[in-house]
Amino acid sequence: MSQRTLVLLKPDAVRRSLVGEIVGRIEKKADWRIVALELRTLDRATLEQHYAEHVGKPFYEPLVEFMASGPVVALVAEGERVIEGVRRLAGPTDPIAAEPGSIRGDFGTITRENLIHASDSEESAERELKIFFPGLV
Ligand code: 3AN
Repeated sequence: MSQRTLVLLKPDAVRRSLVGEIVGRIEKKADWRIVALELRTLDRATLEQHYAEHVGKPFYEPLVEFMASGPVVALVAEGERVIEGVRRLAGPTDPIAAEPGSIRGDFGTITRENLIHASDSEESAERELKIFFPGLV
């Protein structure tokens, strides 16, 4: 089943020059494609919309601040079961718990700066794609 997912390479990934490495892992999966990609600095309004489910949690404010601290790479990947697949490539939220071989497991240490966001379901993907790439057909 071909799907689309919204991926953000977070400011830590951009600062640490890991964009090529991470995009490469996504690109190398057979038949997955990047159909949109842009370097951009996110404003607070966009982040509040994106992280609406986390409002009020203790990590919310520092998360929004971190996500606005520098440019991110926003991209749309398309292909067979890409929503579940990119989540598997990323690994779980805590990078120390993430398996070596996953993006977070290979490059991350602390939970906030865990390098990558990827939509976690078809509903999230639909919602997030509208926020970040409203014009994409
Ligand atoms: P994931 O990105 O793995 O789906 P979410 O949606 O639960 O994780 O959390 C969104 C983001 O919030 C994470 N990528 C991470 O940057 C941050 N975050 C989540 N839980 C924590 C936590 N306990 N402490 C600090 N930051 C957190």
